[in-house]
Amino acid sequence: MADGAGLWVKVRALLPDSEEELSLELSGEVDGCIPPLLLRGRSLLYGAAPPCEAALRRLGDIIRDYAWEKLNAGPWRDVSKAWRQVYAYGCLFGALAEIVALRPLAPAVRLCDMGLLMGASVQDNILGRLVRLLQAQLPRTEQRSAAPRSAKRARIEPPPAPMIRPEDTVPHERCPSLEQFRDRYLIPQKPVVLEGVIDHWPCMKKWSVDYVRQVAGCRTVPVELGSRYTDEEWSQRLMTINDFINQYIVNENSAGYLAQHQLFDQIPELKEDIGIPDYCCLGEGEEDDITINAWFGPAGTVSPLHQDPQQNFLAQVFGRKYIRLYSPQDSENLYPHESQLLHNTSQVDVEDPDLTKFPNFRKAAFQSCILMPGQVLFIPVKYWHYIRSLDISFSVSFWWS
Ligand SMILES: O=C(O)CCC(=O)C(=O)O
Repeated sequence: MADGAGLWVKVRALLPDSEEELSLELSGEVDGCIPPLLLRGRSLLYGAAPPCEAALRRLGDIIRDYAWEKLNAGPWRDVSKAWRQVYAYGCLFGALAEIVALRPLAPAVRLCDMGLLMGASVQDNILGRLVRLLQAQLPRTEQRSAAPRSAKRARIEPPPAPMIRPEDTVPHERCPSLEQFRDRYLIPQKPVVLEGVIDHWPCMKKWSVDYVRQVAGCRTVPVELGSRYTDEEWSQRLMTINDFINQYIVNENSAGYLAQHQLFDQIPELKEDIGIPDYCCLGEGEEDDITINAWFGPAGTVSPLHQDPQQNFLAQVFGRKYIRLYSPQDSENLYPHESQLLHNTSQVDVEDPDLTKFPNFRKAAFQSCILMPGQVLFIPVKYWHYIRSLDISFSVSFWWS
């Protein structure tokens, strides 16, 4: 671990040698007041060493506040990359101010994460490189701030794993060749549980709740709160992985799910432990177009019955999941929500259906499985899937086309 001055030297080495090389280039137009603020931040970094903490912090605050308004002015898809880059610079200046002030590093790590989540990459992913450096400086206790299990709350056992009739079981295949997978499952669009295809991924030996805490406990991520995303009281919150584990996994205070498509970009140490299933090469898209999602949560977490517009490999790393699949041909028996936002989600509670309200649901044929660690479920495009975790569980899904 570096001392304060030593840390600043390491941090400074992440920045280009000369002021001109920190180009501050943005990918589009922003308000005229912004470029002078960015230039002021740059000259602080390349002036006195170490730079004036108060000035850098104030500048970071102003830039972030200004950009935040722009990020929240309308739908996320309409936010320009340039404003996200400005926000990232605001986070960078704020994080650097924390480091110069020799304060505990957690706020600097949080600022880097905010920039990684809400901002866009600047200066060759400086925020990603900075947070990696900071994490390496954190004392182990700070990374692993584990909460004792609360004595007051009785643990509510989630319902047991349902029995699956052999005729309803999703077929299982051990390491089919690319051609076999293509001909038997991809072309006819039939689900299958694949075995033996991820046994060699390092995550299979390394990952556990403690390992996630150790590698990423201090990192801030968005967490879904509420039993299922169709509930009124469902919401999202930013919190550290340590807090998520303490509140929702160790103590199970209420339902929380770390369901995230940015996790592996934000925390490359986790991405290094997984691969991409070889069968994805049968798709037409590039490898970079594959969306990799993390699903980490306690037993009892439910993803309501829904469909997605891409092929999916759902790989189970630890814990078990009960899964039901319905063909897209059965869509009208599944009563999709009428609203545009939820039209890919069924109104039916699969394990406790209201058959008076949704009588045709009983006509819908389904397949099910209990996905075990090391298994990968192929979910064809638009296939309806309902998922309930039977244990504390971590899965990784790959959406590909
Ligand atoms: O595992 C889950 O809870 C949901 C997974 C899912 O819906 C997906 O990968 O598309």
